[in-house]
Amino acid sequence: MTIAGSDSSAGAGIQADLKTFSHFHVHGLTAVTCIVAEVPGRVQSIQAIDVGVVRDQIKLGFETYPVRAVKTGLLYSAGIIAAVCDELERLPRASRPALVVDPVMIASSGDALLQPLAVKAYEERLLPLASLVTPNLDEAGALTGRKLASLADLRAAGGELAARFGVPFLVKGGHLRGKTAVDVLFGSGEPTEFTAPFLQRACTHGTGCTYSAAIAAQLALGQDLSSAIGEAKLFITRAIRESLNWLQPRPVSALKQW
Ligand code: PXL
Repeated sequence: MTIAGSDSSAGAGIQADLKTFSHFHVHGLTAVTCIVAEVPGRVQSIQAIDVGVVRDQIKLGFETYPVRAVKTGLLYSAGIIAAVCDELERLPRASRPALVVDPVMIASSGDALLQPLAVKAYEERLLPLASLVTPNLDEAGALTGRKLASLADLRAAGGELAARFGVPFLVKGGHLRGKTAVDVLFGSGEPTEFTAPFLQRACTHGTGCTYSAAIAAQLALGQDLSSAIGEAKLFITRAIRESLNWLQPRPVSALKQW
């Protein structure tokens, strides 16, 4: 199940999540939290879904399907975060699905996507419930309260956040724009690094959504955390490599191979 916003350009949000779930042959349920009118680089408007309707989507999904994994994306407000936590906490602890929290705060365009009070709700209720939290550099910076600018900063922040919330953190280093894109998992035991070539692409909108959805799909299929992240990292790297560049459409002859 993805609990996230709708991105009208369909590169991020629930659209990205569902496409990713299909790729891994898992059935995706959706609980839509808000509707974002946007294209990469420009957020035009956001409308939140009524909290009661968000709650009903989650509740019906849990009542009807054997949900193995949940990922959260853009949750928009403290009220929606509280509803998500209520519905997860209502389930008996032993039968709770794996929970991947992608703490979406800012669009790649720089637009704020989350109401300021919502960060507190994340910290107090949602993060402690997670099986994995997947902040990028800016989100890890917002959670630690300082600007992170290097791999050393990222490692320090990841260790600190995992200890503070008592759950595994995968801190993603793609925004450092180094030669390699390094993500570091802080869970039980020594930190583990997941590395791939850094690919310079015009548009990486939705990368975080796709990555966390791939991790959730792998967890739903029964993989352990480290294998799930390894598979998802391969998938997201390929997705970035093959991403659509609509400014330079491929010639029809190049499309024939499909
Ligand atoms: O990529 C972050 C993100 C997540 N979810 C929704 C979005 C965006 C980015 O714009 O629109 C719905």
